[in-house]
Amino acid sequence: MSSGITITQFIIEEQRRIPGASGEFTLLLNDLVSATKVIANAVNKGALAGVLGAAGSSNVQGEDQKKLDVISNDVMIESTNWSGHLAAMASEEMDEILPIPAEYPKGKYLLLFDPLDGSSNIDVNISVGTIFSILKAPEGKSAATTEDFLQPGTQQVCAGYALYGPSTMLVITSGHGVNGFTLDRNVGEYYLTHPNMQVPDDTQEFAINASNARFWEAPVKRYVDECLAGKEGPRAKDFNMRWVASMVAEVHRILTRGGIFMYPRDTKDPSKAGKLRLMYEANPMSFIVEQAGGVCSTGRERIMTLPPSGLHQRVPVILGSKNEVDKVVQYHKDMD
Ligand code: P6P
Repeated sequence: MSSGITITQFIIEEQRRIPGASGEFTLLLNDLVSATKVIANAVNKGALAGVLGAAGSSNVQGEDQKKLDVISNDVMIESTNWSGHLAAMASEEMDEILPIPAEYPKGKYLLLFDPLDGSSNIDVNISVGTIFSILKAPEGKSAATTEDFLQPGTQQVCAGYALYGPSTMLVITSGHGVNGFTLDRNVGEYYLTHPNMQVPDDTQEFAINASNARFWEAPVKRYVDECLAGKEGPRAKDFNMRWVASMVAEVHRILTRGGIFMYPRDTKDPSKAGKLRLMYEANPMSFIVEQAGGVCSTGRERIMTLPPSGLHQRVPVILGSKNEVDKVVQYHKDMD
């Protein structure tokens, strides 16, 4: 009895539609699929496997690492560094890029990832995820450099996330729409359950960390105040608010039923342009959301066209249902 199309079958059938495809991309994607299954298993075991709690170390962001941050980072490295498809990789958890060890063949892709996004939720059993982005490495180089990674989001060949929630899902795009797969733990395989995901143009649900309200810029404050004013206000409709503190969970909700997610620039720390990182959070999520018909902006520019200035660069993020994100962008134009 078939449970439908497996992710392996889906990826191979996608490859057949690309003239001259070598199959290297397919094999890399399958390495990432395996990595998410291993991470899902560790996350799912939680306290039973002794993987909760702090690792006793901090990352380049100055954030205290959870044990599962370190475990997930190691899994992503060990699942992909040997197979000969990568020139190098970069992670939220590592200061510098990670070259491929000399004993392994190098490939033509660059991998960037946040191995366990939202990990502050892990000890309280709230959904977390893995985010990844794949770029092409420049040809004819013996070794990749950090500068090789600093490509705008429009250069991504693939982006995806795994969501470790009530069910484990993998959502990916390679520029031909967005497809979601659900892990059948009994079989150990992902099955296509959410083909051609689309973000509704309209929504009545916004997501923002409202504890930062006093630090927001005027356009964001205006937008949120109007949502809070509901039926009696200028929007003439009531809104709902969500904040999971896990970008993967927020984006997945928006892909599933619409919404707008905002982590805007604020004055809380003027040295930071926002909280979220461009290369392995904002860009991959923007690729996915745009491929599903949504819009992704800093409030002033399309995120995917930003020229990166650093591996761990932070940017403001406003993404989701087109008509809502367009409204926030318009408020920035009107009020700047
Ligand atoms: P705050 C998780 O740390 C993260 O990078 C995103 O996944 C999430 O949307 C955001 O930060 C949460 O930030 O300030 O609400 O804890």
